[in-house]
Amino acid sequence: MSKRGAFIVIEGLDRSGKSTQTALLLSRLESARIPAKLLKFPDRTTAIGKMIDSYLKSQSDLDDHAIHLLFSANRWELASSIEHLLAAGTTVVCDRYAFSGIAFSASKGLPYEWCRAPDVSLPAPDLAVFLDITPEAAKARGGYGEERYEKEEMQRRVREVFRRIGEEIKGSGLGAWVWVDAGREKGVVAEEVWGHVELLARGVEGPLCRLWT
Ligand code: FDM
Ligand code: MG
Repeated sequence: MSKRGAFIVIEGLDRSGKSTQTALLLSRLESARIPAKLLKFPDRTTAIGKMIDSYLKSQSDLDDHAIHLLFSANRWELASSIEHLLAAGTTVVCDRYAFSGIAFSASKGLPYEWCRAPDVSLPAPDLAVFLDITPEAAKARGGYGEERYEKEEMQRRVREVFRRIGEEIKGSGLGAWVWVDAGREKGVVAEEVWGHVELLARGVEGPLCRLWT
């Protein structure tokens, strides 16, 4: 049986280096001649994504539950493309995924279990890499932008929820979760990320799992 592509998710706080690291990972995969595609959530280009974009820029207001469901719907609208890419042998690297969905909404006070529910049975990553940085260090990297959630206190709560999510993933056998110290020089971080990804990216034999099932 031919191997499928690996599903890799990169998570982290704002300013943790996700864009830099996902880009470095993609070029590394290309150099290794491994077919790979980079996705980013939220995908702001779809109709739902445009609503999310407007909310994040504070150009519109939405109930916390409603925006949570839009973020999840934004993943569902891409779920079948992810499956097809993986089945065709392409490694999918995703900048944020359902874990961000839970971490940010739960940090606003929505119940954790409620936050998880709409993402149940989405494709589960084979590996989630959490780029860990303290909210202080993130802020020192040039400060946060203008968007909603880019505030130190919020980021602090988000990091705590991510910690819970990571522990649960590790305890559940649902793919792997690794914490990478993202406070270091970007080449050092990239090297560590590659160490976690390399073997998986050569192809995965088992079937794709589903989140939280
Ligand atoms: N975010 C992202 C959520 O609140 N829920 C989600 O499901 C996702 C994927 O959106 F503050 C938040 C996290 C971040 C914001 O993300 C935009 P980027 O990576 O900064 O574009
Ligand atoms: Mg941001």
